[in-house]
Amino acid sequence: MTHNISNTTLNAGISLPTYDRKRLKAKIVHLGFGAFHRAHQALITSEVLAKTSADWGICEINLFGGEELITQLRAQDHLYSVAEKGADTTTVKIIGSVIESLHPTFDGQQAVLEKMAEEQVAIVSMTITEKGYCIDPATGCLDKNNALIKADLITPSEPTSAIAYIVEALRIRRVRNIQPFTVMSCDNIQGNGHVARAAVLDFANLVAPELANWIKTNVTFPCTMVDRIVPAATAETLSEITDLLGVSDPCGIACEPFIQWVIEDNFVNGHPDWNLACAEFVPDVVPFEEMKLRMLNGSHSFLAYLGYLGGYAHISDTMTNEHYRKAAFDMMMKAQAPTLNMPEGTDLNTYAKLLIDRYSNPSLKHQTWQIAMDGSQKISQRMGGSLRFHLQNETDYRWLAMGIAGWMVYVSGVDEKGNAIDVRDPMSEQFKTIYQQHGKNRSVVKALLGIEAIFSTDLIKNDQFVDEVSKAYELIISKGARNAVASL
Ligand code: NAI
Ligand code: CS2
Repeated sequence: MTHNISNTTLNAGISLPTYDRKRLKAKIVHLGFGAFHRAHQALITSEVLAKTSADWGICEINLFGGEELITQLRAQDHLYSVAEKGADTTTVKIIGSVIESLHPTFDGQQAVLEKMAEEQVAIVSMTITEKGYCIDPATGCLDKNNALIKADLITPSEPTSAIAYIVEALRIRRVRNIQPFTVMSCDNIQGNGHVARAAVLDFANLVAPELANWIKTNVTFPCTMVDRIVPAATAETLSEITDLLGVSDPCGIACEPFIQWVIEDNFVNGHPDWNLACAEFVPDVVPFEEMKLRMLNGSHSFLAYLGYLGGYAHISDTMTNEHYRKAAFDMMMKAQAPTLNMPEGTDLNTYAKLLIDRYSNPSLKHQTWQIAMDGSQKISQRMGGSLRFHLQNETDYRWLAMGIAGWMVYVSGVDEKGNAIDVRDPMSEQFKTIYQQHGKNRSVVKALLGIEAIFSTDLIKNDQFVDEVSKAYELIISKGARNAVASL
């Protein structure tokens, strides 16, 4: 097969993986061939393959969108590149762990299910974004009113949601007497394995309670903490990759050099020795997930909303403003770190400093708009737990109140200059309706806090909290986001 990426076409110094890809079998089916997976799990797996004689290959599946990417991937024998961009230097790697791909749009649902049911498949992993779990963000339980779930409950053997695909594939395996696979979430969700398990079991219980019992006994859902900043590819990053490679790679992706993966060691059917690359297997991932979600993702969301409103297109741009830098660091150390319960020896101050350095990487153009997306699915887990901690302990949470107020102004859909904001969120219609009723007035704060799926029922009952968020909201509206951040 001839394609762009080969040892003869690549620039000197860049080469194909040296391991024999023919030995690989699709033992991992991955749902969500997006930016992140390419630069994280697939890359780490490729590094393990280079060090061992293991046969763990990956079959990539995009359930929603990404058809073109799958077509392009196939056209280059499933090889693609990752450019790790530091402040001064860039390293390019060619990834060889991906060997197959499917898309329900052109291969059909049944081909996807048959792949997931194949005997050698030991792991189904996922990076399907927070909304892909079809849960109520406040409770972590399956949202039975979710449009995909409603359709899948009617025809479970013709699934659309990732959750229904997993349940149907496990049903087929059980009927065929094939051992189950491990379900491994790699999304930014607190207790991602627990949430995946709850969603799968809730769905299975509704369609076949007996199957649900079998899943409960036979399938594991390890939690994982994943970390690497991987902005969406742009024409600019792809052109840079072309220059670095010597050939174009439409599947190429740029990311930061930092990488971390902490995995709960709980697999029913084996796993690659990811620890031979950078991963760490531990008995309990939850404290690490909490640390990352609150300190990194919490401050990221804060910077995304207040940064976007303040006229900053990228996270690295916000870091050029000393007030944003300080507010992000203080948020991590004063609002988030005190709420964590970390294993002895964890140095949160060093962690926070490293995060500020990572955010400042000028080579990484991570759009505030991208991180601001899907806030309804993100803010409760990035800020909600810490808020409740502070309200209970009567400690200072002003950065969290400002972050939530920033989100509220952002979802109004209009920026400080009166320009429209392209608010991408499964609840964007609800936000529109609320803003039509209240406008950018104090009363909108209570109306937004009243969305139970995001904030549950307790926060709105706390007058002091409602007042704090309302004050922050009014400050952003009257003085602008930059001044509001400086006031912290
Ligand atoms: P992306 O937009 O490049 O890819 C999203 C993927 O999710 C696509 O493959 C798409 O097919 C799939 N998807 C979207 N909606 C879905 C649904 N309802 N059901 C099933 N699949 C669905 O995004 P990216 O950057 O790959 O991030 C994906 C997730 O990975 C994030 O939401 C986050 O949870 C996690 N992550 C991302 C990091 C990053 O820096 N990009 C870092 C750490 C974690
Ligand atoms: C970001 C994350 O898009 C977002 O919401 O906060 O994707 C972030 O880049 C990663 O979690 C870093 O590991």
